[in-house]
Amino acid sequence: MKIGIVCYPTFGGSGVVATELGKALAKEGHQIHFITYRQPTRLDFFSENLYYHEVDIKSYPLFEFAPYELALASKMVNVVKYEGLDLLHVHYAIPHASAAYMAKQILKEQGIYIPVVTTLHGTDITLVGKDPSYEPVVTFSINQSDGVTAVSEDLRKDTFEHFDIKNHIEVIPNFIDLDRFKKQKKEHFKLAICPHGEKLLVHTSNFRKVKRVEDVIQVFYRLRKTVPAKLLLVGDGPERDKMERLCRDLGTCDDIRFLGKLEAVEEVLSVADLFLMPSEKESFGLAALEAMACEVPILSSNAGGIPELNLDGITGYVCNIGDVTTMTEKALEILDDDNLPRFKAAALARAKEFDVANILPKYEQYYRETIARA
Ligand code: GMT
Repeated sequence: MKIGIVCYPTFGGSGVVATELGKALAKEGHQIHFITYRQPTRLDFFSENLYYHEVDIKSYPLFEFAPYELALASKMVNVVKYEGLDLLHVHYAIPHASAAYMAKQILKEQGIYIPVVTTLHGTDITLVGKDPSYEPVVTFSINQSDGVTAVSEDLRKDTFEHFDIKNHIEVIPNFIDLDRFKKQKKEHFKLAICPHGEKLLVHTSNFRKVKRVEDVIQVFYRLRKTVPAKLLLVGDGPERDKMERLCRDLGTCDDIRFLGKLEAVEEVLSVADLFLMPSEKESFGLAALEAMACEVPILSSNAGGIPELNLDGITGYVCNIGDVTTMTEKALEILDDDNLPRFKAAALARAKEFDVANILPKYEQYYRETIARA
């Protein structure tokens, strides 16, 4: 198939999933055309089946806000027409689904029919999408898509709850490339961070409010009174300054390192004993899956689709959002040397269920069905 993929080309989970999906489809022999405003972060090599079309957003003194959606729709029209695409797959509803609708209408006028699949990733529904300033367009463009997928059962449920959706929504979860995300031998790294055999906790996120990074620090602060430990915080975002201040106030600065954005996060995960994901909202939790693939158990909240991935008492523990007391107790239980190997093995076994080799055929099948239906 010849497939156009539209996504945010940034570090965010939806962009990562879209890029990895395109790469995996290209490996299977499909021709993949990325249509994005910048080269996707993980698309930095040559493959005969991968193409990149940059959306050219012209600015003009009159525009306080450059019309990205129009530039994107125009680019989609040209790529579909000149590359002869079979299907457009847009990731993150806002504004990609409505731009795709516009492109589809323009192409229809020219006698070209292009089916559109929209993948809902989370905040496009749970946070931004249901805001009254976007809701009518999000509802309309989801209903106009020829196929709709959501990354968890919980996100599917949420979408039906908050929007008047007439379409079927197929659940296709996030996936992982186990060749890249696997435990690597990095003992020297562990020794440098934990010279006295301390336990190593890791959190990675975009440091937005929904990630509740303050809970990560509060759990660490409490846990460290019982078990010698270190905490690595990977990523960057609006909450970082506040979190650095919290560390200073709690006197934990010596044991916490802010690493900023890291490309090779799997190297850090390879030496971790526990991954923390106390999010307020999380449609799936790709960052937790990446940790599990590196044999790291998960201490998480029960937000959104996380419990569909992190099995309570097996791959880690699932606690109520904001309950840092229970989270600390559960973290200590996981870190106990009598329990840790069992949790680590279960985390890896669970991650294997989300191997790209298992999930990719679901997308291929869904594309075929959508094209046949259209
Ligand atoms: O986690 C983020 O804030 C980034 C966000 C995105 O849209 O890029 O991630 C969302 O999509 C990922 C891939 O499907 C999911 O694994 C994340 O759980 C989801 N984030 C939220 O729902 C908050």
